[in-house]
Amino acid sequence: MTVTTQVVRSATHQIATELTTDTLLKLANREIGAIHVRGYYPADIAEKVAQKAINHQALGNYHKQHTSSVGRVYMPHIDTKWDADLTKKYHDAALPAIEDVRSMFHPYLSPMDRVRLELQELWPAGANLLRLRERACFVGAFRVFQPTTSEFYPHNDAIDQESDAPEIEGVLNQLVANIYLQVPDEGGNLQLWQREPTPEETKVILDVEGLEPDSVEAPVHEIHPEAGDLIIFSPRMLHAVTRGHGKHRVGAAAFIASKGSREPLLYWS
Ligand SMILES: O=C(O)CCC(=O)C(=O)O
Ligand SMILES: [Fe+2]
Repeated sequence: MTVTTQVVRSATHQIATELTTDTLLKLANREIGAIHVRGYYPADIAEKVAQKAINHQALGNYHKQHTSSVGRVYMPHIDTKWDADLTKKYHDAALPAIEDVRSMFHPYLSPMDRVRLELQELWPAGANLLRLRERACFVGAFRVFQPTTSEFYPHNDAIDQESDAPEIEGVLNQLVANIYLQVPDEGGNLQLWQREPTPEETKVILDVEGLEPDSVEAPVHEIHPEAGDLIIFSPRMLHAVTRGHGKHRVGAAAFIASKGSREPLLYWS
């Protein structure tokens, strides 16, 4: 009896090692904690592109107090800040930015494009680029964490806090796919909690985009990704990135909205 209970309880915290229809459906239903595919992309190509991201002319910083130490290449949707001009700027730049990110991997298929294709193939109703008020979104933002100084405090991400466009009606869950291009040997860990923030925590997160690490219990998972790994998890639940040492930590990220298995997944950055 005891054994059965333990198996059931730990299943929700399990980390799948393959990207399949089954693991995607389970993750979207929160029946598993994450999908971690090691060696999803060749590490040598990944690290070359990481250098291009670190030196990219479009490298800027996130805008909130606890995220401003982290760089990103091209504007992510969170930086539209409910502002009409910034939202127009984001959508106008979206397709050229996708094309530029793709060209950084030339002559190879980019890992972001590979994830997009596999989501389309594996999800029962396929997958598409998100459009908001019929305007295409960007997808494929690089995040650049500086050695020693950059970190993400415990936070969550939810598109309905950033947009009220009709296309996000019916979203049941949000996932995020991160492909790691370069990771310091020490630190740069992804921490995952298996719970959403409380209403009080949500207020703090919306304000400064992160909770004081001491104010939260220990995470359920702490993963040290390697260059070339793919990790998909549910960012509506609390997660954080610890400081790394020695070199930059560079990842490519796409959010993924799910409206259930009968509707296509929708992805953006
Ligand atoms: O870089 C990571 O490991 C995860 C960063 C994060 O906060 C996210 O993807 O939402
Ligand atoms: Fe996040």
